Amino acid sequence: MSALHHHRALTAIWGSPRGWRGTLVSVNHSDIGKRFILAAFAFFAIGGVLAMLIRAQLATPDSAFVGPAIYNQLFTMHGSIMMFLFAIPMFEGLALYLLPKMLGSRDMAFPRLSAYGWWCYLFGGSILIAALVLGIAPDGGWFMYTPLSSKAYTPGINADVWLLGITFVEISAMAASIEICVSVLKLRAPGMRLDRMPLFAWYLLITAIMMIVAFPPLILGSILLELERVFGWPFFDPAHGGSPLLWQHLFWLFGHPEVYIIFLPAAGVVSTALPVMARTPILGYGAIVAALIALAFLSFGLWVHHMFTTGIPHMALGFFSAASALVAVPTALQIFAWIGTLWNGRPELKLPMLYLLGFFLVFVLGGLTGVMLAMVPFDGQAHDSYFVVAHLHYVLVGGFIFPMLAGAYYWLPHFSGRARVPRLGEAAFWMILIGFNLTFFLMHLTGLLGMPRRIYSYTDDMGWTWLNLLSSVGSFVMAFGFALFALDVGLQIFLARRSPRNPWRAGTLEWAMPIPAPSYNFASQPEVADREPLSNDPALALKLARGEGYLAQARHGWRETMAVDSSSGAIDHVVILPGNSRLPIVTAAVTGCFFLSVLLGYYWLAMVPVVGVIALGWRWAWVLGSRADVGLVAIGKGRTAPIHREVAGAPAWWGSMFLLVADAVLLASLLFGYAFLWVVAPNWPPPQTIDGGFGIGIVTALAGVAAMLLARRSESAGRTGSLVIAARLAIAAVCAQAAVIVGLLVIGFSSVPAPDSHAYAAVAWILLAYGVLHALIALLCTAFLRVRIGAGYVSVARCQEFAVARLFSDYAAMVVLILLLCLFGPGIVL
Ligand SMILES: [Cu+2]
Repeated sequence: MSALHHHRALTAIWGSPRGWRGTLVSVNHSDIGKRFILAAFAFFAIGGVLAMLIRAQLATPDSAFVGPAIYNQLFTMHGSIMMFLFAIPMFEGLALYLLPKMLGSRDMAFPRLSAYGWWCYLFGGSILIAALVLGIAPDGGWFMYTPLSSKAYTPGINADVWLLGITFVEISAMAASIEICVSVLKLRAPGMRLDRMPLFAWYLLITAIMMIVAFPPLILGSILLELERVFGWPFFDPAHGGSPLLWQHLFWLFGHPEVYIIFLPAAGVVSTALPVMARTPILGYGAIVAALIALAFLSFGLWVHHMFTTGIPHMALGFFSAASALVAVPTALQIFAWIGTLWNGRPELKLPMLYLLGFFLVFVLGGLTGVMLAMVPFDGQAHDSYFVVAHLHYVLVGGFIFPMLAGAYYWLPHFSGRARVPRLGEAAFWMILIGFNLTFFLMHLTGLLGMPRRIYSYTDDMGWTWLNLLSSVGSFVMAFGFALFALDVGLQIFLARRSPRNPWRAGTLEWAMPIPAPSYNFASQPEVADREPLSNDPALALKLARGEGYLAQARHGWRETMAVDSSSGAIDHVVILPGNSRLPIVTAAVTGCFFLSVLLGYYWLAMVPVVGVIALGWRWAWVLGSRADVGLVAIGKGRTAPIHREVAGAPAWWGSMFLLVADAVLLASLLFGYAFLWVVAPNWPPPQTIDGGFGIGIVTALAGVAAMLLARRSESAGRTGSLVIAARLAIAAVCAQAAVIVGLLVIGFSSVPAPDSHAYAAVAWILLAYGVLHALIALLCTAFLRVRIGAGYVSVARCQEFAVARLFSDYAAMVVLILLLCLFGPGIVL
């Protein structure tokens, strides 16, 4: 077959239909990735306009440009948009677009999940922007501190918009993080050992793992606060055994790692583009990976430095202060690796390099003020002043926006297939750099002169007038710079001449394909023997296009890509990915209906979309699979491999594992909250704890363990081909899970005090609800398995669905035991 024929055959399999229908059903990672990036830039522009309004208000003393009510919405939405609708989605978009290309793969592990995440992000972001237009946007600051954000002080819908809208958007972050982990670990080109991965993949992997651990506390906090606002469950109300500080802990357990979650992908861009610009391999690959892992660990031990002024014990202050300063070590290691790389090479001062130098300057300054703020006595003075505003913008703009702009220019030829228009980009760079430093460097001084953050006006006699005016002038210079950047990018995409392939002479695999990239990325997949396959074999792209790699055939309409052993990179199996589908957009729309009904106060109506999501989830899993065994398939180069349905450890299993890790972090955060309230909150011990129900508790625990054992027995029966027995055991497991649900509900309604009476009762009810939910999920998994056995989707070879169902039953059993221990334990001990 000629290369053109082959291209047409692969495009027929991997491409999306033209027009609107194609837009709605596409699950291709390049499409979804580009949309994420485009939408993130649009939200960045909106957030930027809000910043302009803020600076216009603060430019002069006693300004009456906007009133305090609008001003509160402006800064809250500016922060929330930049964090949740720009930075994280921008990273998701970059990861979705680039990761498979850099790993030598054809798509991400769960294409429909990428699409679902995209629609959740778009719909959730739209809810927030709609609220802004309607004047009911969140106004309690981007970290939504209680009690300001509780019903008593924010009676309107504003805080609910934040809690529900952001949680909706976070679905996309969770989806992306799970998908990135599995894709990096499994869907690489054959031969790509872990230590041969491009550094960028390491950065994304570590970031995704951090997201799996960092986002659940925020999601939990949002759920608890929404429950308090709507039903009066007093988690954060000290009069009823709650504590406002619990919110701060949950928020910063997320919020501090969030800073690194934003910084690491950007640092990944630096580590990718910098060596190419310097024409030398990166210095200290292994040391950088070690620094990343150290940074990830450290970042979870620092959250309290945002709370130094809340009355923390002195011991803890010392610990968190030292840990915060310690972060400078792995960060500095990376910076030295970059400087060493520049030293080794012959840097070319092209536009991406300019932005990288801007990054060095701005980010290092931000890091230095960070070490200053890590010192408790200094923080006591500077806390909540403009000094902190200056610090965080130096870190975030320096650590994210400058590298991302470098990345934008670096990969733009890849997106557009076109070369750059000269000059305009340089002018934009200087305007952004000068405007930024004028705006934010002066804020250090404004802060040291005592200006608190978030005030909407000040009087002339405070001595802040000139500094504020200059900051505002600088911000407008910076805004013009960004407008020029947008113009430049537009010109390049629509008007510039065609770019040669691999214009930077880079060594990583994303350049081993035609640009703009075809929907299937690689006409055949490469065999990788080192870190920069393209440097050592400049003809690689041509060879792959001629079909000299793996999976060169287009057969049965399958979207095929190779899966490897996660560490050695040896060929493991062939994954057949699902194709275009309406399911992601429909499921996201139904999910959106849930959030909207809760937001508008139709709590019972919200049950309808919940049932809808369950039904769609069932359908989602149902359409995969096959009723016949396929056996080994040819993969090219005379080799064969099994397909993913017929192996253990397929991507679905890995995805379930990572999902359960996130879920376990959510549970751990809840248990942390329980322990925290018990130890720290006023009004404990509770006036009334669980009353009786011990016997039912024992029966429920036994039912949970029985359900787990039955699911396991069902699996072993299935693996030996006794499908009739496996089906019966699955039914028995379903019944046992149903008994667990009934048992938990009986305990709740007969023995636990009303949830609005005390934080203890509220926590007990949340634990019960968590248990019921997980018993229900395990029940649905086993029921699904039973129906699949009946429909012929399971055989001795095709039995990985058993393994997934078993994971969820195991987890459900663990949950039941933990929650019953938490409910009855204190009664036994005290
Ligand atoms: Cu922090």
